[in-house]
Parts: sequence; C-alpha cells; structure tokens
Amino acid sequence: MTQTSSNPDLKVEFHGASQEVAVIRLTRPTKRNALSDGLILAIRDAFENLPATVRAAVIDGEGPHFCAGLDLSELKERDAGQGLHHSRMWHAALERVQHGPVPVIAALHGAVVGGGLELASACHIRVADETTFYALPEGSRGIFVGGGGAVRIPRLIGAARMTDMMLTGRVYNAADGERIGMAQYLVPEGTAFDKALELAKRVAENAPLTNYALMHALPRIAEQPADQGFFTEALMAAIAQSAPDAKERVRAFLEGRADKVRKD
Ligand code: 1HE
Repeated sequence: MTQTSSNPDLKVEFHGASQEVAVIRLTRPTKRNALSDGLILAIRDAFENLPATVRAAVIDGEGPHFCAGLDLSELKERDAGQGLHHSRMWHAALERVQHGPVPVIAALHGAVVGGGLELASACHIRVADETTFYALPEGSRGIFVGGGGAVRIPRLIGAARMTDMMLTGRVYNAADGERIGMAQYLVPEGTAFDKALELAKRVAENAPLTNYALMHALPRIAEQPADQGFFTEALMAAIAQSAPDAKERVRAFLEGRADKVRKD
C-alpha cells in the first residue's frame, strides 16, 4: 500500500503481512534528495501520521545518493531570527523521527552529507552500503549544522571527529564510517534497503514496550549520572516486565516455544 504525501518529494509505503513497516522514501533524486523546507515538514508529518499498525520504519532515498542535505537553493538571506526559527523547524521534524512512535532504520547509500547526516543521525539504526560517504560541508559553505547535528553526531562519533570533519572537510567512506560508529551495519552495494527492511520486520516483532524503552528510556539513561541512571533503568525494567506481552514471551521460552539465542 502506498500513501501519498502532501509533498511530491516524499513517498510513504507499507510493507509486511500486517503493514507493520512504514517505508518513508525521499523521492527527489534529480536534486540528490536535498531537503527543502517543504520536504522537512513532510517528513515531520509522515511520522506524526503513521497508522497504528506500524511498528517500525525505514527511511530511504531514491537514486544513487541518500541525501545531499539542506536545499542550498533555499538558503537565501535570512536574518538571525529567521535562521533561528528555520533551525528549530528542523529540530521539531527530526525530533519526530527520533522520538516518534516507532524505531527508524536508515538505508544509507552514496552521499550522506550535511543535513542528510543529521537526518540519518536521528534514526535508531543506520545500515550503510559500500557506496556510502559521510561529510559535513557546512564548514566550507560558511555555515554551521542546524538540524540537531551538533547534539546527535558527537554522540555517534565523538566531538573531535565531528570538529575535524567540519574544519577540514574530511570525508569518511563507508568502511571507515562503520568503524567510527556512523553506521551499525555495512552491507554490499545496492543492498542497504533490503537489509534495513529485514531489520525493520524483526524490530516490528518486539514487544512495543521494549521498543519504547529503547527509544525513550535508554538515550535518557545514557545522559544521566550513574546513580540516577540505575534508578531510571529499574523503573523501566519493572514497567516492561509487568506487561502481559513480556510474561507470555518468557513463558513461551520456558515451555520451549520460543527461539534460543543463536550465534549465526
Ligand atoms: C543540490 C544539492 C543541495 C545537489 N541543495 N541542490 N549540502 C552540500 O553542500 C552538498 C552539495 N551537493 C554535493 O556535494 C553533490 O551534489 C553530491 C556529492 C551530493 C552529489 O554529486 P553529483 O555529482 O551526483 O550531483 P550534482 O551534479 O552535484 O547535483 C545534481 C543536482 O542536484 C544539481 O542541480 P542541477 O539543477 O544542476 O541538476 C545540484 O545543484 C543539485 N543539488 N545537492 C540544492 N544540497 C539544517 S542545516 C543543514 C546544513 C547543510 O546541510 S549544508 C550542506 C549542504
């Protein structure tokens, strides 16, 4: 099933037996999926309006590049106040990706640059194929990140690496990107979407409260001082294990009805 978006540069489709995976695709390949204001708002709207059947999402980009970042043709003269509101609009949209209803898996290929890397860093899992490259050309364009990159990217790769990328224009290839933490998976050319969809179907099978805890509790716990983190963890653990779904899943394992952990 395909749901039309209010913006022609974004398509939303549903996959899986019960339409449990939403695929949100940037469809502006002639402009390398550059993110216009309209496209950023369409991403926000897509996550705000996901049907209740959806348990996981994939973000993909049509064509050879995932996303070339901010649509530079829209970067006209803005005064300081307009610039502030523009950045806050990106924040609101990417907040819906990171803290929306379901885990999001990015299928990366080709350019993942500028605002494209900011979008990718708001996702929960990044799968990159061998053509992927990462850059933050903001430094050479005389601007700064504004889509949450200053908060999210250092948490993936460290502030020192991000500083180097922006000061020197350093570009990381797919293998080095995976090594430093840009992506959790590195796959052969042309297979990032298939791998992301496979992972999304698996994520969709989890208990919803487990996925909720991973999206909403874990990042907060990671930011807390240890003593508070242990306490928040205990609260989240108690809530998750008290759900009927958790009790049934544990019973299924004890009765030999559930998969064992396997190394392959
Ligand atoms: C664009 C954009 C864009 C391409 N805004 N139009 N981002 C950047 O600084 C990256 C700029 N883009 C590039 O470096 C390259 O385009 C790519 C490496 C991504 C791809 O190269 P290539 O050779 O495949 O494509 P191309 O020929 O450069 O681009 C094809 C068309 O897309 C061309 O338009 P055309 O009308 O001449 O065909 C390009 O102008 C257009 N295009 N990228 C507008 N970004 C919240 S703050 C975030 C701040 C940022 O993201 S700054 C970083 C912006």
